[in-house]
Amino acid sequence: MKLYKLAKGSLLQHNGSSYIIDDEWDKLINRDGLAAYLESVTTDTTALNAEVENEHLTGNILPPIGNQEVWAAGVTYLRSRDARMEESETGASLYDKVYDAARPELFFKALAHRVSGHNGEVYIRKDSEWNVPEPELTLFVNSNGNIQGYTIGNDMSSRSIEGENALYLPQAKVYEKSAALGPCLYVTSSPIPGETVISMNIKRKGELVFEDETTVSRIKRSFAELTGYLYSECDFPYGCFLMTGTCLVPPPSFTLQTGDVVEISIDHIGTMVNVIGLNTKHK
Ligand code: DO4
Ligand code: MG
Repeated sequence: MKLYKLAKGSLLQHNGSSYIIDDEWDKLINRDGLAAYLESVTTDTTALNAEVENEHLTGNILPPIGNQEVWAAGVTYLRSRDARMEESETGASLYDKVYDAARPELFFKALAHRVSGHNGEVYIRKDSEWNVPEPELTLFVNSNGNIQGYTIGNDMSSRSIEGENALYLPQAKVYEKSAALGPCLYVTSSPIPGETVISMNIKRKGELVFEDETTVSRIKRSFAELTGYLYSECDFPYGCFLMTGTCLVPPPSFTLQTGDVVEISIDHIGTMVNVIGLNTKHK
C-alpha cells in the first residue's frame, strides 16, 4: 500500500481505493506492524471517490518525512565503488576497502528542512563543477530498528568535491536541497524483492541525456546489516530514513545543469521527479 504525506493528514492507497488518515505523521508511521495498522484503518474509513482523491494528490504531495533524520549508506554497489575509485584524486583505496569491510559506510545526510519531495527542486552546489543525482532505494526504519516501508531517495552529490579529498564528503553531500524523498511511503509487511527495478533518466530541454536501470539484488549488503550498524549506537525516537546507496552512476563526462529534470523510478513505489536548481540565497 502507498501512503502519501499531505499538507494536512495523509492519503492511503490500498487495493484500488483511497482513504484520508488524520493521524499526525510521525505517530502514524513510527510503529511496528505499520502495514497491518493501515489495513485496519481501511475497514472503518470511507473510501474517497476518484475526483476527491485527485484533488488531494494534485500539487499537494509532501516528502514522506517528519522529525526523522536521513542517513545514507555508501559504496554498497560495485558500480558505486568503481565510480569513486575513478574520481578520487587521493583516496581510491578507501572505497575499495570499505566495499569489502565488515563495517559499512554510513553518513548523516539531512533533516526534513533540507529534503525536497516529488516535483520539487534539488540543488547543485555553485562551488562544484561535477554534480550528479544518486537514485537510492530508501528504507523507513522505525524507532525499534524495524523496516516498515520504502521510498525513493535522491542523494545529490558533488563528485568534484568528494573526488578532491574524501574528507570533504560532508560538503559534497550535505547542503540545501541536497536530498529528495518521495513520492510516497510504500508500506509492506514483506521485504521488497531483489528483482525490484531501479531506473533513472535525466532530461535536458526535453531531450534524454542519461538513462539506466538495475535491480536491488545487486546490492552487496543486506538491509539488516545496514540498519544494524546504524542503530547499534544511535537512538532514533521518530525512526529514521536510510538511503541504501547508489546503483546507477552517469559516465564521467556527465554533469548536471540547472533545469535538468531527473526522474527516478522504483518498482512498487512509483516515480519521483526533481528539477535541478541553484541556491540563489547564498553568494
Ligand atoms: O563514499 C561516498 C559516498 C557514496 C554514496 O553516496 C553511494 O554509494 O551512494
Ligand atoms: Mg549515495
